[in-house]
Amino acid sequence: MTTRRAFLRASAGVGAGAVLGAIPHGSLLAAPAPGRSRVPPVCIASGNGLAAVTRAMEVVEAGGDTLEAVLQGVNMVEADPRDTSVGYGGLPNLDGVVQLDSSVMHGPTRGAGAVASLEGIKMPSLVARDVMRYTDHVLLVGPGAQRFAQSMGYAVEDLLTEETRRRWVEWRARVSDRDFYLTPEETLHELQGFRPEGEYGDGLLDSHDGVRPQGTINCNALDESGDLSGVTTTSGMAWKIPGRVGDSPIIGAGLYVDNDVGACGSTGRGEAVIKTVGSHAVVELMRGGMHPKDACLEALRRIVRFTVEPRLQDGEGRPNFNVSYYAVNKKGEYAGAAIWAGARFAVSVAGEARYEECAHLFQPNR
Ligand code: SD4
Repeated sequence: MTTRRAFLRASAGVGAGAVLGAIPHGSLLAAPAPGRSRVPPVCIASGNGLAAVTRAMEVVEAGGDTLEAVLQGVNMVEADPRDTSVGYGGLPNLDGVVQLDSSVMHGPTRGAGAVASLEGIKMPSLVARDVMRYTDHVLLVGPGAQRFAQSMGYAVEDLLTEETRRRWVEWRARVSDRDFYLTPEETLHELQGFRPEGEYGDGLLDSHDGVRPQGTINCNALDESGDLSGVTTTSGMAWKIPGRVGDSPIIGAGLYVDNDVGACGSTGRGEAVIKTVGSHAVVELMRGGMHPKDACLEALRRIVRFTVEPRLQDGEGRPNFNVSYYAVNKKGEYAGAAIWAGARFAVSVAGEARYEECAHLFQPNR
């Protein structure tokens, strides 16, 4: 019987490394094919990604690979302890453990890699890239994903910061009034020598308004030869049930890239995105000729139609949560769109990095 390795070795003219997904940087893959027209490069990200799109565009303009570009962009956010829903300093799960989700797609090689429920690794997006690059799998989860990361040389670290531990301890105290944890109000602060410091979060982190440094980050890049890549990385919903996996590491949900069409990623309530295979839906709608803005809005309408549970609706039957999509097509047209007005996204195009307003379905009642 021919083994997979033997088959790969026998594949005429193709090195095993290339078949297994290694990206030769600055290689032929990044070069425009003869006759391919050039397009204006675009890097687009969620509202916490202004620095990320700036960095990503630098890499794209220097001729770098689009995946390398978006990774360098989001790595800054993953490493930043002030962003409490990505990477290091992300808010933990119900047990006080930070579990990270991430996925990547590399358009030119049609590569995809992802990790879910990964503990102790600051930059899960790099591990997702390594799953794509060095394995025959697409998605690794939990302890297996961590063992893979360690085997690739990533250090296992405590991802809680003083701030996120304090918020979790305070949240734990407020979960029930039938346990033995004291809330800050119940504690005899003066006698015990400390004061409560702040509010605990509500666990629904979707403040992609660029003001508060919170939110999953999605970043997608298009280079001048029309090649696309994307990445989504997050610590997911704060206080989630251990093992919960959101949309971010699910190919087709939190991220989708088709090098013939475009790229899309999402932030917000992952459960709604998974059920509607949101990012894939946006790319398919763009394939049918829709502008990224219309495609994002149509995919959001599908979420509205899927949201039938009264607990997830406001008084008017609209979703009581937000989801945002960020999309770019192969021509360089792009958009961000959210269920609710007020969100913005980051974009770097034509030499300028800026925020733009997301299109929306609903305006909150005044
Ligand atoms: C998730 N989509 O895990 C992520 C969370 C998020 O802003 O984007 N929060 O469901």
